[in-house]
This record gives sequence, structure tokens and C-alpha cells, in this order.
Amino acid sequence: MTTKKAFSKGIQQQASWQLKDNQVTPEAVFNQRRHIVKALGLGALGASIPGYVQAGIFDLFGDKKPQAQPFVTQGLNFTQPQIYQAQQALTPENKVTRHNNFYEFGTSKSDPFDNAQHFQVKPWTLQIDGLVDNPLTLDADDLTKMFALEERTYRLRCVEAWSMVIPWVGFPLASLLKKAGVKANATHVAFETLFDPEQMPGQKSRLMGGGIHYPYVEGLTIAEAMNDLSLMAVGLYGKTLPPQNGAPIRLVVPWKYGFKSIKSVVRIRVMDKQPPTSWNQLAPHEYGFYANVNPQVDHPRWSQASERSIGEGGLFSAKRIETQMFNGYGEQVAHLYKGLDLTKNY
Ligand SMILES: Nc1nc2c(c(=O)[nH]1)N[C@H]1C(S)=C(S)[C@@H](COP(=O)(O)O)O[C@H]1N2
Ligand SMILES: [Mo]
Repeated sequence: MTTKKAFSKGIQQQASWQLKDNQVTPEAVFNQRRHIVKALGLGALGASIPGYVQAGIFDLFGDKKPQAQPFVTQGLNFTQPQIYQAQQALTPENKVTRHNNFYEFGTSKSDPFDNAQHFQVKPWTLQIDGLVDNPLTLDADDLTKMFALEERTYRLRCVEAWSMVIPWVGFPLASLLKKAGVKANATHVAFETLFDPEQMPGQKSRLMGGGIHYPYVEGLTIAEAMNDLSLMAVGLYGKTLPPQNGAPIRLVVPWKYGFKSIKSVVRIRVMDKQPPTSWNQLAPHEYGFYANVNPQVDHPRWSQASERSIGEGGLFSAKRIETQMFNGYGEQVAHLYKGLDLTKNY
């Protein structure tokens, strides 16, 4: 699979100066912010600037006042491969970090920001085991140092029919799996989020946690996991992830509904059968294992033909855009599903 091929609609090669007028503003703000950060002499992409300072300077349209002691993010070093740079307006950072699904911290969109600012990401242990030659145990520093980091802008399409465009920083899941050495009989990869009810109130009560049986678990086939698009993200907007977005490390699978992109991962297990997945277990007729974005297969309770683009369309309403098959990444992933009836295997 070559990365030089022309990409489908979603991520065509295009220079930033070719962006249409109506696409320019949020990205321009992002780039301008980088320059301001540099001009202030604050180091690589805002290293160690407390979130509230950044919010105060840059997040002009924030919905609510930040907490007194917000989580502090760190600047990251990364390359910017051309093919994964923004081809469309980025969702403003203050929407990406204030409109979240992270049921461990509560079920409303503002709960993760409100309840996760004191989440501990150090020490952290990420274990890679199961059907591998060399089981790995990564600590907090390994997460950002063990693999070369890249910035990649991906669309995120939630099954609830809203979407964002997010500049992630991370490394391919395949790099990690290759380092561990996947055994020949492996067929699937299972992922697990931290279980720590003391820090995650949603894990204490069924009401707070939306009925999910914790820890949150997800899974991919080996071929999906090895696809170059599958990213282990450790940052967004040039800095380490804030807790509400899945600090210190989360999966991002941009051609699937957002619930596959599991946050705050502590374990990755290579298996020889399909692992159980949280939303599928809770409501199997509504959420499948594959969960590929598909505008032709409606959710039992709503249409999947279009989506609300968060941050676009003004203060009180989001612009509606058409949903694309595989969220626009068909050229990279459609071959994975040859022969599979995508109207049934949702
Ligand atoms: N552990 C865990 N991971 C999770 C979720 C969750 O509730 N718990 N929500 C998922 C859903 S439904 C979506 S849409 C994305 C949202 O990611 P974001 O908040 O970074 O945009 O995270 C996914 N990962
Ligand atoms: Mo979602």
C-alpha cells in the first residue's frame, strides 16, 4: 500500500494555499497560534504552557470558564507528512477539547472536560501482549519517545452523526505491533482502557457511566490494525493529549465510527479470535464490531446519511454535511472488506 497514491475525496493531495476561502479560518488560527507561541519564546509548540493560559489567549469562543487548575499539556516534536496534512478546515481546538464522549467521566459532552482535569497520566503503563514474540511494557515516557511522531489530520465521525477534523500527533499502530512481533496465527487485536473508579466516576455508577460494563474495550482485525491509517495518538494540536481526549495514549481509526477510537489505553492484546467490544456488548443491534462509517446503513434510531460538522456553521447550530463511505478513506481501506456484505456486517 503506497502512501503516494492520490487519495480519495477526503485527503487529496492539496497545498494549503489551495484551500477555499470558507475553509481557511480555523487552520489560519491554528498556524497563527503556533507563530504567537514561537514569538513569545515559549518553546516548541507551547511546551508547558498551562491549558488555561492557552485557553485565555487563543480559545476565543470557549463555551465555559476553564477550571482553576486544568491539566497541563506539553509540546511535542513531530514531522508533518504532506499526505496527512489538513485538507479542510480544522475544528477549533476549544471544540475538540470541550465536546467529548468519554463516558468514564460522565455522559454529557461537557462532562469529560469538567471531570477529567486532575486525571493522572504519570506513571502510566501500556502493555502489549498475547500472540506476540516480544511482549512490551511501555511507560509514560516511552509513549512519546519510542516511536517517531507524526502530525496527521483526520476526520472523526461519531456514530451520533456529528464530526470534527482533528490534527492528531502519534505513531502508526503497526509500528508498535511490528516491534512486538505478531505471531502467524493472530487474527485480531484487543484494546482496553484504564479501570480506575477512583479517578473515573463513570466507572462507579451505572447512571454516570451510561450502562457500559467497564473497563471499556475495543477491537480490530489484524489487517485493520496494520493499515497505515490506524494511529496511536499521544497528542492533538501539537501538544500532548488532554485527559478528555484520551491521555496519555488512545487509538484513532478514522474510517470507523468514533466509539472504535478507544481512549486512555493500558493494554493491547493480540488474539486469534474476535474480542468483545463495549458498545457492541451493550446494544448489539445498534453497534457492530466493524462499525465502518457508512451513509447507506442507518442507525436503528437515526439516519447516518449526513452529519453535523462541529464548530462550522456559527455559534448556535452546526453545519450539516454529507457523510462519506468509510468517512472518505475508502481508497485506503475498502480492500479490507472485499466480499463482506457491508449492509449486514455493520
Ligand atoms: N474509553 C473510552 N473511549 C472512547 C469513548 C468512551 O466513552 N470511553 N468514547 C468514544 C466515542 S463515542 C467517540 S465519538 C470518541 C470521541 O473522541 P474525542 O472526545 O477525542 O473527540 O472517543 C471514543 N473513545
Ligand atoms: Mo461516538
